[in-house]
Amino acid sequence: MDLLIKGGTVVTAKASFKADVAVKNGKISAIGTNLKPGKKTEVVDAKGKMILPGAIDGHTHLAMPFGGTIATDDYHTGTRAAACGGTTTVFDFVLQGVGEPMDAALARRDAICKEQGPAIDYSYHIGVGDVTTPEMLASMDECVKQGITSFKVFMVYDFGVDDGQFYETLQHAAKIGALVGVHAENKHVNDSLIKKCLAEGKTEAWWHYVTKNEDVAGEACVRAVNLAKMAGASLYIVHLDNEQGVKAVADARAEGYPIFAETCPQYLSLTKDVYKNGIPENGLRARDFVCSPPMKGKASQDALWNGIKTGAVSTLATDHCPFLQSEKDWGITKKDGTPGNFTTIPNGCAGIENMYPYILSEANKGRISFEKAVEISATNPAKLFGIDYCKGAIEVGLDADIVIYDPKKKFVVKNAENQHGALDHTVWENVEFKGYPVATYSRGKLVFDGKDYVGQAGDGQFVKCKKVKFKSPEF
Ligand code: DUC
Ligand code: ZN
Ligand code: ZN
Repeated sequence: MDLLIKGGTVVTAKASFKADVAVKNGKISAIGTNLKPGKKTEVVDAKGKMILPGAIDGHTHLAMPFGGTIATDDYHTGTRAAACGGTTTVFDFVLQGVGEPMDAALARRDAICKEQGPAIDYSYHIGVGDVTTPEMLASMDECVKQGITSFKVFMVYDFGVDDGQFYETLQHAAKIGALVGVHAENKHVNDSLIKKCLAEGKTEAWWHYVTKNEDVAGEACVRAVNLAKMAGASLYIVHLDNEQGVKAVADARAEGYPIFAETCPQYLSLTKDVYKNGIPENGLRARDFVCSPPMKGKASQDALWNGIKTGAVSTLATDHCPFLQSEKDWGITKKDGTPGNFTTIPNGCAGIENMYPYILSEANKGRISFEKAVEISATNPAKLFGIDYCKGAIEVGLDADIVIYDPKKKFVVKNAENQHGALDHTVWENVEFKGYPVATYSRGKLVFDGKDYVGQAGDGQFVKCKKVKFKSPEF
């Protein structure tokens, strides 16, 4: 064996137990007690520590053109930061252009990723931008053949789909064994509220929340669930943030439909209050928190936590999409020097390095079990996106994507000192975590040593996804 991690507590989605973990050729080769190292084996003492599967962040926007600029973290800086927070696989979004077959969009994007040098393994979802012709719809099949089995439609934005196109995408996905994700917000109500606010001179970040409030998101969630039921398709609601949506997912699952939901740490830890004044003591203005969907009220936050506990929420992901503070300032003065407003702020926040530390810290404080934290951060995303044949658990035969976690380590986020992405600020500034990763291995190679990124650009490999066909909420 190449590596032996000794004396730690292995955590899986189902149980925690004391064991040694052996690694050979990048795979987990044995799990047991008193495993003996070979002559050349590197032995790592994990006494008092936990041995966890690396997290799988199923929702990132690296180097994505959006809001008149490009997301600050590229495929290297973003994945480097991910590794330093215990994430070992990311699923990024390929945005299909109008008239561009999805497989061509995939090739275009993957070339950029490879050139930038991903630090950890990666795969993609296709962001559906055009299903208006049979060829465009059929290009989903080629993506599935190439190992991309999940697609995302947007119910908002100019590049979003209408309900008919959404329905057709769902039907086609059901036929070819693919999963459809959805960004669920009611575009028409959102547009109408924006028009009214701007006409009344309401331009501050608070109105971003008001125009994308609980009902705007909740109605779209209910509609998305109904469309999936009608189409006989499975559905994955991304970045779920509202109580009505949690209820829609829970009800559909109770009826036996394969409907799943993802939430993000920002919806579990922050509320709409951040849009009033920001958090000035951390150098954060209200506009720094502008992301879509925006954070909601306490009732929705409580519903999301409850959804995690009951299983209505299956996964945790970041929606990492960072923009510089100077770009966030476009909400005050636009790039061209004219007055800005809440609609001219690039949407998105950082989080790629903070997801696993956040949810593990919540587990460490007793809010959920460590097993649940592992389930929603690693095991369930691997199953839903068809990569559980190689990732998502500490299991013999799987990739040695391993995090050693010290439950006693205290960590306070300081963007300038201990974060590893390219952004000039973070909404996680000064947040304190109870416990922190002290090592991250990607296919058996150390990429984070507890302080710094120690891997190399280009270490990350493309992960092929298997077809997914869910007949029920169990998977
Ligand atoms: N929401 C964001 O905040 N950023 C990118 C795309 C999205 O839907
Ligand atoms: Zn989205
Ligand atoms: Zn997103």
